Amino acid sequence: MEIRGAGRIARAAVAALRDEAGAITTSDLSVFRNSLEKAAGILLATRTTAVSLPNAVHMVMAPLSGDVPSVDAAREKFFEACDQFIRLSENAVERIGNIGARHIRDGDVVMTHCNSEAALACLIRAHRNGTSFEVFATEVRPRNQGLLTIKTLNDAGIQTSYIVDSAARYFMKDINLVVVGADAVSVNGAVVNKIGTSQIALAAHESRARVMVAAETYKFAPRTILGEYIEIEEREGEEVLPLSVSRKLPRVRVRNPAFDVTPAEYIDLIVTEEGAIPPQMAYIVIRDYLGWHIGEFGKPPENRA
Ligand code: RUB
Repeated sequence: MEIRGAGRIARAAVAALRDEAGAITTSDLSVFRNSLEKAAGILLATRTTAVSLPNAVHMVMAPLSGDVPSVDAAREKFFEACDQFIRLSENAVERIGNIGARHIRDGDVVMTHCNSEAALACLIRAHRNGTSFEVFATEVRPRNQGLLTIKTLNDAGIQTSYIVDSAARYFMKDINLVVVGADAVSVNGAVVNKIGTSQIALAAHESRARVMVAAETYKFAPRTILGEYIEIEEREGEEVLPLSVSRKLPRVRVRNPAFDVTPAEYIDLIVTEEGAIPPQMAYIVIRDYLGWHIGEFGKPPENRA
């Protein structure tokens, strides 16, 4: 939880692997590969929901499985792949901001939930383009990521109301656009994001407000094609209720899922760096931009590595 947001998690993992590759002292190629695989395994276990993490790790590990004459050559290839991913990720957020901003109009009242750099990029770009709108940002219990969001919005000069999560439906009558990020996008267009997103999307659907998701292509989950589910991270109850209180309530179990799933029917648009798409086009992104095809599972994506 030191590093939050699926995009940052992916970049931090790749940067850590890059550091590890620089620190491994061996001239044996298989020892080099195994050490990196071990490090990758540790990183993959840190956050279970953000698909950006396994996608990023697969993208940078892919070149290592090809023919390389020496550890130095493998390291060079690996460094290139890591630098390329970090560049790709940063550019993706910027492009998403440019595309998403076009969907924010003068007079819009926007609700956002959690702290997504991709969603914020859309809002900040729209504001810089001169679009006049205001934002409602939720608190995001239990970790209060909303505090980060309101600070960024405030610093960018965007008029913002800060509300508790349970006030989302109350204010929905005033909202005409919801903008959120994603930790993962399933092949059926369902979006996994911070717990509470699906309630907000449901309230938006009920009140006919548009829902826009800002998500880089590396957040799309290839293995969902095979019916694999995206695991929802459930965090310690202590984040919600201090142990000093819960210890006195032996029949109470605190449940603390960190993410939820919003079905495609409640989403109008997913803005990726390759363009804005309806959620029903998620399969095309997995096939054309991540390079995964049915029948190829188990192999890392190649065309984007
Ligand atoms: C963060 C969260 C964000 C997405 C997208 O959860 O749910 O909405 O990760 O963020 P946590 P970004 O704080 O638990 O990591 O657009 O920055 O990738």
